[in-house]
Amino acid sequence: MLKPAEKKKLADKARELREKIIEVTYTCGGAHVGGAFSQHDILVALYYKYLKIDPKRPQWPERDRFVLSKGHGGIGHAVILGDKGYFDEALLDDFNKTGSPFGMHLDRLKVPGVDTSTGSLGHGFPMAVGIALGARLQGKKFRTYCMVGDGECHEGSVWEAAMAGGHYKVTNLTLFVDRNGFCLDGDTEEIMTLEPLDAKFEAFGWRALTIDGHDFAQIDEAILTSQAEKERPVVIIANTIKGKGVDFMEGQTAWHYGGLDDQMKEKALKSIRGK
Ligand SMILES: Cc1ncc(C[n+]2csc(CCOP(=O)(O)OP(=O)(O)O)c2C)c(N)n1
Repeated sequence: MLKPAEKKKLADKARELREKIIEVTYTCGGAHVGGAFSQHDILVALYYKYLKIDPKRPQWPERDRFVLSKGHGGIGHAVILGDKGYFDEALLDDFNKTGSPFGMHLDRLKVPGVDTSTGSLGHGFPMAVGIALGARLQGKKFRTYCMVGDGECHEGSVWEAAMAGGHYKVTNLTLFVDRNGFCLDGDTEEIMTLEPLDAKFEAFGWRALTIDGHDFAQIDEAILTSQAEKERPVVIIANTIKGKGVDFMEGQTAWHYGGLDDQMKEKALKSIRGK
């Protein structure tokens, strides 16, 4: 169980890094900020509690792996990697500018700490299944964590990976679905029904857990459950809010991607700070 002090530490870190995401979105002129905020609390829990990693040795062979299959959330991932010390955070001032190591989607050959290059939806999860299977074949103990978007689940390759993961019982993999209810241009259920999402994964041989993806205690419990499960791989369907933390972005399709002027930036920072 997550201790109150640990919960506070994670919540404080999440708030601090949401502010940083706003700063980078402001300087780079626009980014996929809505999805960066819905995925954010799970990434913070992983990077500040669960992942066995060493920022000084990004290629350490025994490290846990994290695959951000919804690669457009790269701005949020980059801010966390910078805070962890994988690179000089000042580099984020040029995020997505010509000559910068950071594109909108992170490149594993340019950004230390990134295990897979993603961005073309539907490809990260299959790679994560392959990484987990490879680890098993090589007798490696590391764990692979992967996050897909719910809109990303409209891609057929997500279901091929789910089928393979269920068949091969990749219990050394934890999958998260960032279930914010929106894809690029609207409500996932109107565009292409996903529900019942948990039953679909279960039919492919997975154990599905549903949680509030902004509640650190629930995130913690679900991750622990996934680590202990030895029969079926676990998918954690995390109900989240697109744009979480910034009042004028929350639940707004328009904030899938957006830029900020001076006024909007200040308003967003105030909202995150709660004042
Ligand atoms: C193969 C592919 N098709 C289209 C896109 C363009 N695209 C970027 S984000 C996105 C919507 C993804 O929705 P979701 O996975 O729910 O992302 P989130 O709401 O978490 O940001 C689309 C269609 C892409 N990156 N890759």
